[in-house]
Amino acid sequence: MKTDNITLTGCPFCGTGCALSVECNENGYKVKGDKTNPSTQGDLCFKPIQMAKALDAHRLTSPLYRSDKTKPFQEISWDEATALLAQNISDLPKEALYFYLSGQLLSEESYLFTKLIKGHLGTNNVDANSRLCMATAVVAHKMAFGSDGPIGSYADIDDADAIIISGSNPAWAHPVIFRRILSRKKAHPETKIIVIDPIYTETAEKSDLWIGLSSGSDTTLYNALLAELYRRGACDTVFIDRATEGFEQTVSAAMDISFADSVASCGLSLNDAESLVELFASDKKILGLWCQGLNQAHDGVMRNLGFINLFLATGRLNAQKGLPLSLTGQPNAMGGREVGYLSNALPGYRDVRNGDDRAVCEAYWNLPLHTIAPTPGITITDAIDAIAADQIRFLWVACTNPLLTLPDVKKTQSALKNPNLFLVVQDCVLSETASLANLVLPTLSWGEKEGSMTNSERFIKRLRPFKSGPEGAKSDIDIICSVAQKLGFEGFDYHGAEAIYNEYKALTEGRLCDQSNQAYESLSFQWGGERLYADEHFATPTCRAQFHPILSSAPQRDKDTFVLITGRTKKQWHTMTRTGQVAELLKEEEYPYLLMNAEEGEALGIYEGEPVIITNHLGSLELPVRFGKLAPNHLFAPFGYPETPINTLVPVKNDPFSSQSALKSARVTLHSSF
Ligand SMILES: Nc1nc2c(c(=O)[nH]1)N[C@H]1C(S)=C(S)[C@@H](COP(=O)(O)OP(=O)(O)OC[C@H]3O[C@@H](n4cnc5c(=O)[nH]c(N)nc54)[C@H](O)[C@@H]3O)O[C@H]1N2
Ligand SMILES: Nc1nc2c(c(=O)[nH]1)N[C@H]1C(S)=C(S)[C@@H](COP(=O)(O)OP(=O)(O)OC[C@H]3O[C@@H](n4cnc5c(=O)[nH]c(N)nc54)[C@H](O)[C@@H]3O)O[C@H]1N2
Ligand code: SF4
Ligand SMILES: [Mo]
Repeated sequence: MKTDNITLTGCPFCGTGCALSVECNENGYKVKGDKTNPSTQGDLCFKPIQMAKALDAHRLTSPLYRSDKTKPFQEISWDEATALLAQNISDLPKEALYFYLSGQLLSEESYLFTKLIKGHLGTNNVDANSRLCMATAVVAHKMAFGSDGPIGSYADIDDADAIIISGSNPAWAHPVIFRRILSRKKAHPETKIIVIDPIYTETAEKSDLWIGLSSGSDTTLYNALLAELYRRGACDTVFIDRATEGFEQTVSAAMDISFADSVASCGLSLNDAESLVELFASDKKILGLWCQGLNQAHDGVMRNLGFINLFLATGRLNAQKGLPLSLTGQPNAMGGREVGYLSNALPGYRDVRNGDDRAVCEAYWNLPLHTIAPTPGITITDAIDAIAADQIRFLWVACTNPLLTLPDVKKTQSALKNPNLFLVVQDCVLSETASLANLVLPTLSWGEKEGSMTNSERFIKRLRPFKSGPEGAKSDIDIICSVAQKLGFEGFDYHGAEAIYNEYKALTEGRLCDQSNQAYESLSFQWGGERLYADEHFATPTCRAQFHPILSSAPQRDKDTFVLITGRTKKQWHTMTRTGQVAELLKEEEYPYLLMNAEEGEALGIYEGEPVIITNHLGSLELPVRFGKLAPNHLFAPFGYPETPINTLVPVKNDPFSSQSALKSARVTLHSSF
């Protein structure tokens, strides 16, 4: 919608998914919140406001190519670029192809990639950076409720009596959601905010209670709480009998250790744990929010399920008593999941392992039966190994910068540099990954392209262009369609994003994420309504929600090493390719740093601002120290700074159910750098 130079669009950053209104005038672009949007109601944070100042910085304007990755790039035409890409795809067996996508792509873009790769090319060797972000939450939702899809709404904040935030720092990472939490607290000061996090974050500072547990002890804590609730007769047995399965096995697995011993092994006080038990035993409305502190772990699915179990056991899956609401990281990780971009998925929350699901897509895409492969493709960390072993020889990366964001940078770098790999990177700037490529495809970016995104509460909105892109860049949609056409595939000649959305939405008919009656023109829609499963009819085969016993193991104590937590900064976005160009967003975040406890630093003779060397079996990095407050023997460093990529020190260690990497628990030692 565009009136008098005002365009209604959405934010390209976090999964809160704020709807924006952008005014174009002679001074540039003025970004405000879109007050007409029912989801985020006109609120926004500083990131998109500031970003609008630097949309043209360092943009790529021509496809770049080199057959030898050690030689300089040459500019080539788009026709040559798409022909080269199509040729490389055609020359290789499909097992040797791999595609790596992003939760920052629009739904229409991810849908087209899915149709091209899983449909026409017949390979499931495709994954997205959601593997590093939401894969665990996807698996946990499927195990507990039968389908992916966060249960509640932001509106559940507005009347919550207590908000438990575990493994998430929304004051930095989901600022508009956090502001809504603080507004609730301001209007009703009796509302309790409880933060479960090894770091005393800005979110924790503004909370009523900080539960500063040791990294990795979540499963022990949730099991202890469940067992104690059961011992006190505080579980909702009526709800459990009516709507769930698996409670007895789950609770008996949780009873192994005494409450006091479990709590002590998490590094917590009995008082703090007791207040959690009392809260869950009450009839107060509790909203449970979580993000990467639970997802990015070697036992991430267990952490998710352990947290969810507490809500199931106390009948908290409704508007009255509250519910668990998983926070989504990227702006369209939700849309990407819905259109099926993960290695096991198909559009409309379908699965490649399900014959009916495959047949529906094959028929819809006019493909012969059995074109879609029945087994999931390999996930991205396995693909890196397969590249190193020359099994994958073609990698097409779109809208993500894996060199810096996958675990074990040296391993990723050596795979991407493999001379036998043809590396294609589709990006709006020359990212660190693009600088290793054979072929770079310059794209339009936020503000220049059109399509839709789904936010963390399942709310879909349109993103509209408000400026033109650099001459020579193409939209992601155009690129995918021209390559598909070069490959000789039919069904890739759309007139705009609306036609693509209309094709995709029909595949959601009758599915949990049904949006098939929604007109693109007026797209502003929360699929599933305010809360999923309001009728207690779950998407599992028995229609009951499932408890899962939690395998809990308290983390090994090791006094000689520190646990290195990694995560975000407040103003920058991931690898800083865009936000790093904005002076206001770099303020106080120009340089990477290592956060540590002041007493621990002082005991080692380390002063604030001093550089220290952190080391483990993968390498060493030098970072200046900042003092803060963390659980004992924990450190924190942000992961996005290209000059000191923290993933150099993060080994590949994946959750067995979701293949999501444990990115928050590397072990390191510290040395003064002089
Ligand atoms: N400013 C900004 N905002 C962003 C982004 C950005 O790059 N910059 N990125 C977006 C994306 S993609 C994502 S995924 C989200 C991520 O949002 P968050 O998950 O909120 O952010 P993180 O910093 O990754 O980690 C959250 C917290 O998990 C805690 N944690 C670590 N280990 C444990 C543990 O063992 N148990 C518990 N309970 N907690 C633990 C950390 O101490 C940290 O405070 O942010 C989104 N928003
Ligand atoms: N150690 C550690 N590692 C982590 C994490 C952590 O907490 N700790 N978090 C993980 C998580 S949750 C995530 S989501 C990932 C994020 O990791 P990435 O997705 O790899 O990081 P970004 O910097 O967001 O990369 C996005 C790329 O897309 C480009 N881009 C922007 N707009 C467009 C566009 O319209 N089209 C195209 N084609 N390209 C565009 C940008 O220039 C940039 O190069 O990192 C993961 N890695
Ligand atoms: S809270 Fe997230 S979606 Fe909203 S304006 Fe800020 S970065 Fe964008
Ligand atoms: Mo993420």
